[in-house]
Amino acid sequence: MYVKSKEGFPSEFLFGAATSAFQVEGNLNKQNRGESILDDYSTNEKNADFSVASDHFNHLEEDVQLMSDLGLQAYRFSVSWVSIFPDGKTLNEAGLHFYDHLIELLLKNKIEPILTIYHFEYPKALVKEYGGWVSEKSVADYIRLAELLFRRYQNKVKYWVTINEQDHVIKVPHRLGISNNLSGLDYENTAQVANANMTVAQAKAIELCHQIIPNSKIGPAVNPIIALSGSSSPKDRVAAHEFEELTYYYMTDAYFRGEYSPLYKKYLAERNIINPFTDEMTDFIKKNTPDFIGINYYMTQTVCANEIERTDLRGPVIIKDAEAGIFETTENNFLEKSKWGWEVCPEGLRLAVMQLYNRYQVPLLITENGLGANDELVNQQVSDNYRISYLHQHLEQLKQCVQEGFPVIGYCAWSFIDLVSGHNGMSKRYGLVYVNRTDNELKNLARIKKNSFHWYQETIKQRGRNL
Ligand code: BGP
Repeated sequence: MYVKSKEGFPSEFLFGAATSAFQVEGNLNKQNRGESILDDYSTNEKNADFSVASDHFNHLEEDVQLMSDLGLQAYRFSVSWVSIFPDGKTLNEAGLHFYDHLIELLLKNKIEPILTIYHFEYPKALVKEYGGWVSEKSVADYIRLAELLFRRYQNKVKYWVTINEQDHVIKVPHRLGISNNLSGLDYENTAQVANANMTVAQAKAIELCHQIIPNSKIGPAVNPIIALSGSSSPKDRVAAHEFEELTYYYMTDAYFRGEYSPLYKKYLAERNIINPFTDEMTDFIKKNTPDFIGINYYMTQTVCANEIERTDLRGPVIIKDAEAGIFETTENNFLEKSKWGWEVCPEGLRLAVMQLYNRYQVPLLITENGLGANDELVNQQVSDNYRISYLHQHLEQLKQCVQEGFPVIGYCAWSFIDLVSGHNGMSKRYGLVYVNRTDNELKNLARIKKNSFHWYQETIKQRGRNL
């Protein structure tokens, strides 16, 4: 239970906000940029694509001014890989100018940059050439990008995020640049190989970052979906535990232990899916583990046991809501859901912090947390009190973690400004700042502070004493 405390967050705790390049920058034809696997991807014809997005590229100074007005102490952003290496290999110096400028502006405004090296935006040319992450060759290309960034920004950027939501990348074929038409069998094996390549690439980036910038902090952003038990039945409690082991601990175990848990190994073996980690990989990864875990936290999932016996053990390729013989998701009468069906559970954030710290003993950084909603602009105002309530309750839980002694570096609200949602265009907004455009109409792209902006500004000012 949350116990209200008059204490605020400690002075070193960073209040921040986040975005990602493809969702916010726009201007895809800028300065010889190459093509990414997301450029022509669209989930639905009615949704906005990423070509203009929030036009952050052309509103950079105004947007950083808004960050400063908000009182942000940290800003998490990602670079566009194909702006910097259009074909994945050849440097396009001009593509770096935008990030040079952004970082300069952040530092001038005393905002700590948190730089994500790779956030879904994989170069199309590398997928065409060798399949992208599914080939070992991808490791050298990722490291080329990482090394360039470490060297260029070594005196400016202390916090680095290696890979955003690797778990999501390997579970969703188009995030790997692969078509959906693969048979389950091929895809599951392919995804495992990609997972190992990405994990090795991350470990190499960590090694290099520590060599080039000794006082840096580097880690991944993972998306733990905390499982709640569907009933007090012990079987459902076990199912909830297995859900977490199979859907997110497998990833963090790979990062910290260089191998999967016994349960996950058994899961793969029973389905005839390869486990691609070799002893050599395991040794290397264990020597180069993350300094922190970035947590993208949005929701919980309530699960109960599934006792159906199936001989064909393969589930569907896209994110699963059931695993035969293990778990299935179920309704939770205690929790509300967002319009997109995401279970809202602030306590889940506290559980994520406690569980991940207890398992790996490294600090945590909340790299994303927020509520997607259909905000409406009425008389130049956005009354997003539902978002205030969401952020308030999650920050309360986080404050409790901090006061209990869990090492939490900071909190980045998702998102600083409205941006194109990963799968729902502009109709699912997350920003503290409204961008005046819709899915089909660009309008004037004006920036308008939402009610949540003013609330977060006050919360930062009070360092969370108001929570
Ligand atoms: C995370 C991604 C973000 C963002 C967020 C919200 O998985 O890192 O890029 O998209 O989820 O998701 P969505 O936009 O699909 O609501």
